[in-house]
Amino acid sequence: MTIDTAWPEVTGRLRVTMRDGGGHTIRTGRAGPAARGLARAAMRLDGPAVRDLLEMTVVSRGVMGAWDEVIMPVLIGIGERYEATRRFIEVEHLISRCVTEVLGSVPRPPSSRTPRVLLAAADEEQHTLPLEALAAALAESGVPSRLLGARVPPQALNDAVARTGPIAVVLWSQLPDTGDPVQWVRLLSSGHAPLLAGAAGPGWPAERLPEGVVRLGSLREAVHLLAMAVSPDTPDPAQAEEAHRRT
Ligand code: B12
Repeated sequence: MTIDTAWPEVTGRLRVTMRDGGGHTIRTGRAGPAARGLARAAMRLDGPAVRDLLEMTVVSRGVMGAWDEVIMPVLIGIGERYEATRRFIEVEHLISRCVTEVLGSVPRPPSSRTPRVLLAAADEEQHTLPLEALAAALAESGVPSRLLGARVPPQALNDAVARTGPIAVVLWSQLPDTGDPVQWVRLLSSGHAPLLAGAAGPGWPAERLPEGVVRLGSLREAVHLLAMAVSPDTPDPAQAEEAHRRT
């Protein structure tokens, strides 16, 4: 047993084993100081600081920049720490909650505009943050969306599609267990197939997705395709982001 001196604020209160091959740090790769600061605050379980840092990051970089350059590297780093140690699930929960709150507070287009994009997590899928980033990034580009959230059963998804007639549906699967292509087969044969069916997340088996389902590889790509699908006249989100950076 040793005391992790890299974390003076917990020294004396926390005894840490170092056998897991690393201390209480999250690797954030080439991501910059903003990601390192966020990772440190998350590891301290300092919720208010995590929120502040997330808010500042979204304001300064926009949702896409904040997700790609700061939030995603930290989440991936936390996942790696979990894999190596089977610990820090509390960190995962805290940062997830804060990310949800901050992305949810990004202003949405006026409620008078009907959403033509439906976002949902696959059956039994609890990971939703990328969809929340997508909803917020679409909102920044002026595109309203409906977000159903975690663990949407296939029948509920089909009912929602039948009732709202979206142009585009994005289903997120993080884990191979939740990426059953049958969900798509049922939706596409329901008589209410959307124009754009987007399979997002690493859980989908690329080679077994039915014809007509498009793989979405990144937040940027998803925002671009969805914005074009619902409104071909929408300004290119990449240009909107560049304009955001200049302000
Ligand atoms: C936050 C988190 C949670 C939160 C989710 C909260 C929420 N509201 O979403 C909670 C605590 C609930 C959770 C639970 C679990 N989790 Co979890 N979780 C994560 C974590 C840290 C981030 C998830 C995330 O948002 N990923 C999205 C981005 C950040 O990562 P990515 O998918 O790799 O990104 C790539 C692409 O998807 C794409 N991309 C990124 N963003 C976007 C956005 C869009 C729109 C598009 C199209 C593409 C795209 O670009 C990236 C590079 O290619 C990951 C670590 C990780 N690497 O993902 C673990 C991780 C996914 N979880 C894992 C596990 C094991 C679990 C649990 C089973 C146990 C646990 N750790 O608690 C449970 C069960 C969940 C279930 N049944 O659904 C494993 C999965 C391993 C596997 N492949 O099977 C991971 C990978 C951690 C790990 N390394 O072990 N988790």
